[in-house]
Amino acid sequence: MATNFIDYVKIYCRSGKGGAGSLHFHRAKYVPKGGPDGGDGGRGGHIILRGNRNLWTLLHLKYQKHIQATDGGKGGESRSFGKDGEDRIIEVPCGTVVYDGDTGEWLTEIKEHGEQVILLKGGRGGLGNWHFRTATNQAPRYAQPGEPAQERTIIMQIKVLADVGLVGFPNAGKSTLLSVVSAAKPEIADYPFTTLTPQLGIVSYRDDRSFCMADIPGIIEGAAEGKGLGLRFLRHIERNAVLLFLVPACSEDPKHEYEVLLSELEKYNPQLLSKARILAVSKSDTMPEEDVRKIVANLSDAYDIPVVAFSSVSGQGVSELKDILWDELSKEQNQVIEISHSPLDIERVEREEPEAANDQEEGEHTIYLNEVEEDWDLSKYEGIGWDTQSEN
Ligand SMILES: Nc1nc2c(ncn2[C@@H]2O[C@H](COP(=O)(O)OP(=O)(O)OP(=O)(O)O)[C@@H](O)[C@H]2O)c(=O)[nH]1
Ligand SMILES: [Mg+2]
Repeated sequence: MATNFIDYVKIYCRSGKGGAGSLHFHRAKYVPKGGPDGGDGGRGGHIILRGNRNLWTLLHLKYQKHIQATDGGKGGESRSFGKDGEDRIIEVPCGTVVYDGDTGEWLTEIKEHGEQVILLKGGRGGLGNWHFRTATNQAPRYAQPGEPAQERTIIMQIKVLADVGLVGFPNAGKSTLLSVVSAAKPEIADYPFTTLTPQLGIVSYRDDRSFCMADIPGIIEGAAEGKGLGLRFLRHIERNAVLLFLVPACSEDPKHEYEVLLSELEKYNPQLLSKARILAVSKSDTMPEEDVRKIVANLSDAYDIPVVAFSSVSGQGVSELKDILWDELSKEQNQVIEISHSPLDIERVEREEPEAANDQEEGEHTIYLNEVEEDWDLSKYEGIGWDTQSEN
């Protein structure tokens, strides 16, 4: 499946460690006992995530297996500060969810443009010995080490933030609908699985209002067991406020089709069934009007959700469908896009994600304990300072 839509990446990240505080004593020709003047170490660089609405995939991160910020510089003499390490900012699309790559634990998510989250904090710089002078200890031979760096392997996934998600069998007419109600140009064809990656479109509504619609690959019976394209794209409707189910008018058994879709969704995540649903009978132009009316009446009787028929070809029913969608979106209870922070099942994900297979290369599992810097060799400072006489 050649595609540029990358919605999964696994990356090893490390922040910078803090620079060590300096242990130093002032020395000048006619100032024999200059006192401590070791400055503070600089802060290590953070690893920061930033939302960027111009991004739509994680493609730019696909080949980036390691992201590291730089360490803080060491403090210097004359109370000079060490340089702060440089932060590394990772730009991600809005709707990116971040998990711990080893445990699957949910860590954070980025929803808005410009939103920044510090994923891994850089270590604080250590204090120089200048800070530790006291009345009783005027020559502290002690300075703090910098704080250690933090490291973690993370998994980032995109969960598209759309208001309406399209759900249907392959060929139900999902992409065609998106193409007539928005400016999106999805691929459309009369074979199943035309759509291989999610597509988004902005639907303009009356009075300059608009909402966002997501078209995802078709679902078939057994998708939960991996049939067709499986359920890996269903996460893109997890955060939609309203789900729009499409069942074609020419379907042999519209009820059965709808129920298969429901049960596949339930197997993926039962919470999906608590979202507002609308059932639309698509391709109404392919059947006599009378038959379409019957199908709609039948479905309305069976299910307690709005049912509407439309045709993307003739345009019949499309504006009514938009009205219903807008109505549902405006309802108070549908405003909140529920987010379940359930942890990621790493094994399942690595089975399903094609990208996951080839990133098993050895990680750098360095552990940064409170490392002792080489300036920590206190004997190096003997002969300098307060309580010694020699000038060299
Ligand atoms: N007559 C008629 N044909 C339609 C209508 N909508 C879509 N089609 C046709 O149905 C076929 C499938 O349409 P798509 O929009 O690609 O279907 P899809 O649901 O996106 O399919 P997948 O991407 O494979 O899941 C295409 O040949 C469309 O031209 C409609 O309202 N009326
Ligand atoms: Mg399609």
